[in-house]
Amino acid sequence: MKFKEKLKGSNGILVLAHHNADIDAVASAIALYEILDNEVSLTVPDTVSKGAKELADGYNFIEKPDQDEFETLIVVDCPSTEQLGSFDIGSFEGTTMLVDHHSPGDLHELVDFKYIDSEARSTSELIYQLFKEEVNEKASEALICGIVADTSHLRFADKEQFRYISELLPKSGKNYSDILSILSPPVDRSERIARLKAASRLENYDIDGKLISFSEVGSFEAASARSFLKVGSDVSVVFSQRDDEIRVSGRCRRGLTDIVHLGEDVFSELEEVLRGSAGGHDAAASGNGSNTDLEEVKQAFLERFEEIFGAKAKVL
Ligand SMILES: [Mn+2]
Repeated sequence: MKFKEKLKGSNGILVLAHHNADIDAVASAIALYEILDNEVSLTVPDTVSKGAKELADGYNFIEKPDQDEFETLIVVDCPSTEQLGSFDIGSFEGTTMLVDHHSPGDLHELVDFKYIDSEARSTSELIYQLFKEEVNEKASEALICGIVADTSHLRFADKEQFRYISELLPKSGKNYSDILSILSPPVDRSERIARLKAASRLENYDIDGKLISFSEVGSFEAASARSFLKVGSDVSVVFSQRDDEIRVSGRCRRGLTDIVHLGEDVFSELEEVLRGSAGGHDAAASGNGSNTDLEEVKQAFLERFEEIFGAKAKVL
């Protein structure tokens, strides 16, 4: 396979993961580092994400390397140059390569060699396909982490992913529970306190049978909003009022996203009230603005949900 031979034959490889690298990106980078015998360095445009810190522990992701010192630059888990910060792939003089499972972006056109499959659930499984024979203990452990993380703890996994896991697990020398503890490190005390405070301030409403929860907290509004879906809310919106700013984070249960797109139908619609910007995905959205009148903002959110669900809110 040309891609693999090219990589194995290169002296001086720089593996680059995307901005705020997630577990799949970090796992793919680490696996390449562990598998390849040639000189491999790891880097990210800024830092690895909070969730990937535990996995990245012990590996040196060099800060701002001089890209010209390398012969090969391989990007993992990233479709577009936009997510690569100040790295300039276009001006790189050596060989550029990409392993990715996202829908095509500009990077897919730009690189010299690519191994891409947008049907794959993770970049980690693509690394495994490439280096099935070569994976060692450390690489296996990382790749399992990447596959499990990108399938939302196997909820979106299919027979291929279960097969990869069953092949990799014995090679990793780990139990599945060891993998899960790498993926879900203990939550910081400060975050747990914020979540508990937010829980103590919950205001719950029933709108046409949907359970809507509001709360407020000084920080960790997104983590708090997420935690209320686990408790039982269909939609949760958590406000954080600061000196001259208000921040809002919302989460919506999957299954309700057929009826409401939280980012477009709710948050974007309330930019004016927030006097700032807001938007997001169907199940997760956020906003911030200069309207520090919390009651006014809260009321606007409640009325928007009443409009969408076509009923008056009942206090629970
Ligand atoms: Mn990925």
